[in-house]
Amino acid sequence: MALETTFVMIKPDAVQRGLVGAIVQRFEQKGLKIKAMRLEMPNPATIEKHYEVHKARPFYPGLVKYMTSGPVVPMMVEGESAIAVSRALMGATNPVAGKPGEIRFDFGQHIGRNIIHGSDSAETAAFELGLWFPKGGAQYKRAGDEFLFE
Ligand code: IDP
Ligand code: MG
Repeated sequence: MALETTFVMIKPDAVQRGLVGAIVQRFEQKGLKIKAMRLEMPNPATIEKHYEVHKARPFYPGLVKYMTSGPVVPMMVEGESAIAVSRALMGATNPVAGKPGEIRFDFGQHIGRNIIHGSDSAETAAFELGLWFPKGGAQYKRAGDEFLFE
C-alpha cells in the first residue's frame, strides 16, 4: 500500500455556491480520510505563496483575486494513492474539458472558477500541507477501516 497524504482546497466559488457538503461527500464516499479541515478567509500572502509557481502566468492576478474573494475550505486528506486519487476525483483543470463524475465537470463551467484545488505531486503536497497545516492533522483510528483495506 502507498498511503499518502495530500492537500485539497474547496475554492471560494464552491463555498459561495453551497457546494461544500456535496464536494466533501465525494472524498468521504471514496473512503479517503479527512485529517484536517477548516473554513476561513484566506490570508492573501498564503494564496500568493500557494500559487507562486504560476506567478509569471497571465492568469495569475485574476487567480489571486478569485482565491481571496471569499472563504476557502483547506483540507488534509489521507488514503491509498491519495494524491492521484484526489486529482482524479477533481478532474480536468478546465471543467468543461473533463467528464461527468468529475467534481469540476459536475459543478463548474469555467477554468477561472474551477471549484477545487488538489496537490499534483508528493513534493507539492508536502509544501502545501506545510503552508496550510503547519501543526499537522488529527491522528485517529477510523472505525470501519478493516472493511476498506484488506
Ligand atoms: P490545476 O489546478 O488543475 O493543477 P494549474 O494549471 O496548476 O491547474 O492551474 C492552477 C489554477 O490556476 C487552476 O486550478 C485555475 O484555478 C487557474 N487557472 C489555470 N489556467 C487558467 C486560465 O487559463 N484562466 C484562468 N485561470 C486559470
Ligand atoms: Mg496545479
